[in-house]
Amino acid sequence: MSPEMFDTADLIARDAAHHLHSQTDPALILSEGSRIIVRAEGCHVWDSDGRKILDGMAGLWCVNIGYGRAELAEVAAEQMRALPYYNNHFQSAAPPMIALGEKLASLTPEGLDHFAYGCSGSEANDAIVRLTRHYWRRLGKPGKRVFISRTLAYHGSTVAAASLGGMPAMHAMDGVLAEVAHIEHPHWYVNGGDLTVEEYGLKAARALAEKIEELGPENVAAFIAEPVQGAGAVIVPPETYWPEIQRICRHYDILLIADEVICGFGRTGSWFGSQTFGIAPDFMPMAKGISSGYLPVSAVAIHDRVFDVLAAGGYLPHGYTYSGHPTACAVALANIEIMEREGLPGRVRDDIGPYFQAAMQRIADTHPLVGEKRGVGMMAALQLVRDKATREVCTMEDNAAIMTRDTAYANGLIARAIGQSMILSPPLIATHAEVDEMAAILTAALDETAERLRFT
Ligand code: PXG
Repeated sequence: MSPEMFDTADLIARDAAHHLHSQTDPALILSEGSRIIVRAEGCHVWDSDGRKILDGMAGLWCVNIGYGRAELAEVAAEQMRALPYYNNHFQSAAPPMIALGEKLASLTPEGLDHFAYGCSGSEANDAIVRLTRHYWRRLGKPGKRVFISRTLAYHGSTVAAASLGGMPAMHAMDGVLAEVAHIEHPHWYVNGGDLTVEEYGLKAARALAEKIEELGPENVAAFIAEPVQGAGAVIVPPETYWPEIQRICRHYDILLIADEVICGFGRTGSWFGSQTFGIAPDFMPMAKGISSGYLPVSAVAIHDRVFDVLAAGGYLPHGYTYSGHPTACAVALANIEIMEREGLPGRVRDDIGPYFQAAMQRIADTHPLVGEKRGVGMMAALQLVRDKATREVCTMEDNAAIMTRDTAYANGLIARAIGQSMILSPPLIATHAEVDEMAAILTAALDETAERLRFT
């Protein structure tokens, strides 16, 4: 532990004076201040008062290999000395972007062999909107422009990505682009009514066919979905869902985009969520775990059959200054090599993933406030309920999730409160003991919330 001291009050005051935070009420920064995180190691972060906190969210679902990997710092330093920056515009390339593309092609599902780089998931999805429309125009179908997505989807925070997403607060801020439509997110517990899980999965998938018919297949470009909705509160679709979605996309000749920004790089127990759920996408945006958050990198995986059309289309007027950033790509490659060396996707599938899910399931089975555990691999949600028997979920006014999150934080665990669910998405290197500790702190926090709310 570094003996370095931070002046927390001073940092909070200077932060409030000059920093507009992401996804935050600015008034809270002024009234309560921010929490200042100063260092990290493994699954833990330390705040500016020296308090050690278990990071149950792997940063923002991204620090898959855990913090403190000096190897990545060395790779970055070495690349910075050789070539800190060059671009991939106008027929240029640099070795790290070449090596990263080759590595990604070896890990992605069959046929996803071409990669367009960026710095964030939002940029990846924004690029997909442009590339998809270009693709259809090249094929003589310029009318196919509409994207269908889902309520509570999260695809990013640029204008296009926020429209693709299905977050009400983001839509309320600046509207939704005209050529984006949404269908219901496949959450049986809340939306399934009297249907079985399997029946509901088919119904939710068939909403896509209905929406395509309503819009006219000649106007629909693509369907975009996360294999498991992350920021929508870890919504794992019923087993019947994805095969039917796949069939509908093929039937109506629309592209399928599997957003792997959270699911990618081992989180679901395979390299990609598409492999866990048997999805064969045309585009796969990825970010977060691609570099475990050590540097900002994203990639759009493009299927050969789409690439061939794009490649025959003449000059492609797309790309960012930092597309294929050499230092970021070198770090991403080294991160993936660590994941391979340590067998992290396999560890999630066979060892720590099942252990983590069992720990979360035990809470759902025994705690009066928890109606459902959702999850796969190293991501999970506990649905907070007023009544387990009737599946009556807590209301926003109950404030149960925020209350539980704050208690957990006070007791040394970072968890997310999304809607009326508690979320954990720990680093993939978490030990059994660390999972036990997360479960214990979360259970104690849930006990305290239940005691305060007293529904029964
Ligand atoms: N797709 C998915 C599936 C994501 O989860 C993005 C795209 C956008 O990535 P960038 O790198 O542009 O942020 C994300 C990001 C939350 C939360 O509340 C989740 C994300 C971002 C911010 C907050 O859980 N995911």
